[in-house]
Parts: sequence; C-alpha cells; structure tokens
Amino acid sequence: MTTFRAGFVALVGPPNVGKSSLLNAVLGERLAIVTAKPQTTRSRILGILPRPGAQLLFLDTPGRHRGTRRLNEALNAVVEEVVRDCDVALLLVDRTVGWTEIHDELAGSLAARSAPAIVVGTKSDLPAAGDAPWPIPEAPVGWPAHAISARTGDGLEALLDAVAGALPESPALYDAETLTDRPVRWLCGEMIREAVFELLDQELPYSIAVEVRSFEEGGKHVRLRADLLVERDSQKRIVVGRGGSMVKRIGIRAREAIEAFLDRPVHLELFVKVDPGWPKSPRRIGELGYS
Ligand SMILES: Nc1nc2c(ncn2[C@@H]2O[C@H](COP(=O)(O)OP(=O)(O)OP(=O)(O)O)[C@@H](O)[C@H]2O)c(=O)[nH]1
Ligand SMILES: [Mg+2]
Repeated sequence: MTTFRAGFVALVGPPNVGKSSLLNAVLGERLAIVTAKPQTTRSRILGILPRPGAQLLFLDTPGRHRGTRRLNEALNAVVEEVVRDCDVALLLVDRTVGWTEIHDELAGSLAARSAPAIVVGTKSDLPAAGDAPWPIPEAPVGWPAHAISARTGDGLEALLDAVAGALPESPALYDAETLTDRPVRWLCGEMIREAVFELLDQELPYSIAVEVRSFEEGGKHVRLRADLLVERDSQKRIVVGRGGSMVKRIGIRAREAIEAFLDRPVHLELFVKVDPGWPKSPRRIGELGYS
C-alpha cells in the first residue's frame, strides 16, 4: 500500500515577503488578499491543496512584526500558535531584501521545537533577487532551501514535492472538496480591505477594519452590506471622501474583485462608521476574524 501524507504547513516570515502570494499561487485561487503594503494579512487562513498521495494544509499568517498595539500582539500570537502547531514550516525570505532579525527569531522558535523547516527564497523573478547570494548565507545549516516565484510559478512544483515528503503519514484531514476554513462572506470582507489598502495612503489602512453585516444570495445576484470601521471622525471624513467619492471608489474596486471571486454579479453597499476601540479590544478583534 502506498503511504498517504497530510499535515499543516506554516507560511511564516516578516511582512511583505510574499506569504499570501505563495498561498494563492499553490492553490490557483485568490484566497488571501495581497497588496504592496506590509502587514496586509490579519489572520490565520487555511488553504487546502490536494496532491497525489498527500493533502497539504497551508496556513497563511500575518507577517511577524514588532508593535505594541493590541492588534499587533494578537497577530503575533497567531504566528506563534501556527509555529507551535504546524507539521512543516516554510520560512520565507524575500530574496531582494535578504535575511532579517525576524528570521532569526522565527528560526529560533522552529529549531526549538525541531519541526521540519524549509527556507523559501521568494520573488526570484525580480532582477534584484538574482544579484543576491543564494542559498541565503545566514539560514540555519542543514535546512533545505527552495527559490521560487509566486508570480511566474518557478520552483513551486519542486517545493510542493519537498513539502509533501516532509509531512507525517496520515489520512486526509479535510474532505476533498474543502478549499478553506474561512466563510465566503469573510473572504469577501477581505477583498474590501484589499481595496482599502490599495486606495488609501500611508497609515490609514491600518486603522480600518471591515465587518460584513449581511450576505444574501438571491437570484443570480449576491447582495453584500459591509461596514468600514475607522477609529476617528477625521479618518471617517477621508474614507468617505468629497461627496462620497472615496468610499465609492473603494466599493467599485472591491465589487470587481468579489465578482471575479464569486463568478456572479454582486451588489455591494458600504457604510463608514467610527468604532474607536476596535484595534484595542480583543473581543472586537476576534469578532472581526483577525485572529
Ligand atoms: N515580483 C514578484 N512580486 C511578488 C511575488 N510574491 C509577492 N510579490 C509582491 O510582494 C508584495 C507582498 O506580497 P504579499 O503576498 O502580500 O506578502 P505577505 O508576506 O503576505 O505580506 P503581509 O500579509 O503584509 O505579511 C505584493 O506587492 C506582491 O505582489 C513574486 O513572486 N514576484
Ligand atoms: Mg499576507
């Protein structure tokens, strides 16, 4: 009898290294939002990939970062939990940036629990990646290393083979149809947050949360109502924009992404609301699904 393997594969690394892009590339599905800004991902997102003889359960995580806000602490707690519980860890290094102190910390945690770990060099399609040394000199001795590009797909098959081979023998842990543990309506909320990150400048996106209030499937349309939560009135004015122009742009961009994801026409209504305490309240952070 051939052996079946299954287990949890952690995607960890500093913000912006390409964790969510790698998840989407291996699944062939835009499950996790991706933006040019660091600290986009705010939660653990499970993405399930069936392979011949294996089931790979990828866990995307928020970039591990420093910061004292309650939200940051919650995000780092997510990373710690995934590092502690995974069967294999992929430690991602942006090849155009190289190894950082955050990699030292994560490598230390992984070595302490002696989980199999693989160093993944990302963004190999960029010229600056080719100029940097490979394999990465600071990476722990003996850890396998794979250079990949989520953009072109280079290196992904070899990486997936290595990951599958490192998983424990186990029957499949989820049924074959399952793609993720996140509800569709929450994933739609994330696409609204992606538009927020793309259209608003500087620090403002970090103060914004999205709460989907209703998700109705009727006829061929999906009807979605969501709140954009900000911390202060001054932020609300910017997010609404002159005569509602900004919230309208966010709505148009988000609707297009959600329609592509659901493959159906979508009616989206957005409301901007002040919720001063949300990033400081563990209860709100949990309700919003950022944990
Ligand atoms: N050229 C190139 N860019 C990439 C690749 N992978 C990711 N990027 C870009 O890098 C940026 C960050 O990608 P993400 O996937 O959001 O990174 P992340 O590690 O999930 O970031 P956080 O969620 O903020 O921690 C985005 O602008 C991506 O388009 C790649 O293979 N090639
Ligand atoms: Mg991400």
